[in-house]
Amino acid sequence: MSSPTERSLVLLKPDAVRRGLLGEILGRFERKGLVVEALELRTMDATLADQHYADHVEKAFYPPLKDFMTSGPLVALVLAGDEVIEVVRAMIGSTDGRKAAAGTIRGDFALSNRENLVHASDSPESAARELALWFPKL
Ligand code: FUP
Repeated sequence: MSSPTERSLVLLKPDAVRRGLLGEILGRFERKGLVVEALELRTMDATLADQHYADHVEKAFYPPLKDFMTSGPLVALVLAGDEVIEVVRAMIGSTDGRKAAAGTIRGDFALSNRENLVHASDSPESAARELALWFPKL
């Protein structure tokens, strides 16, 4: 029996919603061949922000990050596909939009280390944790 298709938790952050980039970003994932298994417009509250960014809550950059992430609606997605976690990380590019490679989502559309348009799970362990947090019924 083949192994089940991998899943990743992806967020199109409040800057993507405000800038009207949802279609552009979602279109890239669709054209790549990834499958949208869940999609929801949500607003992160303070509790969810602290849980989602549990590894970062003590860091100096966390308070402004939390303000940004809770500043308006975002789109929470579950994407599925072969090696989707690694594939999506490559598509979004490195964290700082000013340094992210051209051709990546952050490299093409972001100019910030905070407002960088997309979150995506970075390992099978973080995907399991984040999927349980955002889509507990899935
Ligand atoms: P990434 O996995 O690329 O989203 O990056 P990290 O997990 O390292 O950081 C999570 C989020 O924290 C980033 F998307 C943006 C924010 N961040 C800052 O605001 N300042 C920093 O110096 C580093 C990260």
